[in-house]
Amino acid sequence: MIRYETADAVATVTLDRPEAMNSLTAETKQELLAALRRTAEDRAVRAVLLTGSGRAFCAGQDLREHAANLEAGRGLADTVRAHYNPIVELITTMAKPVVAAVNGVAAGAGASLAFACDLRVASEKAKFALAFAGIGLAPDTGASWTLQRLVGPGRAAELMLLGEPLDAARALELGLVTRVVPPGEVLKSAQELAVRLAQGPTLAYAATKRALAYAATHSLPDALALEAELQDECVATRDHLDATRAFLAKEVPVFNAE
Ligand code: T3D
Repeated sequence: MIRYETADAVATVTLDRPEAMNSLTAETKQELLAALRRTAEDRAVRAVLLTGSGRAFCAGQDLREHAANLEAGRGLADTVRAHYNPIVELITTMAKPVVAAVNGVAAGAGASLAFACDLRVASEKAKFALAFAGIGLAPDTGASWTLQRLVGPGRAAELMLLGEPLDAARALELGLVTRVVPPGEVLKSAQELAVRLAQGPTLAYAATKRALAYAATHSLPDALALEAELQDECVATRDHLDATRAFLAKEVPVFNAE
């Protein structure tokens, strides 16, 4: 249900249930969590690409499995705490950039997964649907936290309450995606971006992710204090020394995540 491939220091994690629009069963979520843990732990992986096979990125919770659970009185299988929360925590706190290649529709928790990534490249055919309210649910998988940071609280409320799908052009306009490309180019374009990030200053990227997440919920004095701490760590890296020397020598810097 999940494909895992590595090349050029990029791990590509592909949701692979195209017949069900890559919707998420309990088993898929367990496999996704395991794949993401592997990307986080593997020091040879310096950027991650998350995508879906077929015409969808991910249609969120598998509603067939969900309905069966509800009918059997297993509705509160605690999948949010057991699966969705650790998945989104892992993506957002991973010490390396995560890029979503949004190849098609991203709905419900599938949209949330894309929002949790650091950057999103979307196909012209991609759509984002905050489908939660449509089936009487509130947002999960971090969408209440991520979406308003991407588009502002007013737009986030509108998207979540009305649940109307957003096409790729509008998503770009709102700043929800980094770039929109023709359908046949989305994976290639996102891969190029991921490879570029994998060749970048991995330790500084990790610090950048930490600083951004922290600043989102802390005061300016607190954010300044963490920035200073993280900058001390970055200044002490070999990559910083080498890149500074490269700048003065008018050379292209090479980062080794050291
Ligand atoms: O405790 C908990 O578990 C709560 C957690 C909740 C997290 C969530 O993610 S809630 C939100 C769940 N997702 C949705 O509500 C989205 C449902 N799907 C749709 O709204 C639409 O299918 C799409 C907008 C994604 C795509 O529309 P469209 O017109 O392109 O395709 P379609 O014809 O609706 O769907 C194609 C097939 O995929 C169809 O199957 P069929 O009839 O060809 O056999 C459809 O049933 C299936 N499919 C689509 N989404 C899901 C799904 N099957 C299972 N689960 C889905 N989420």
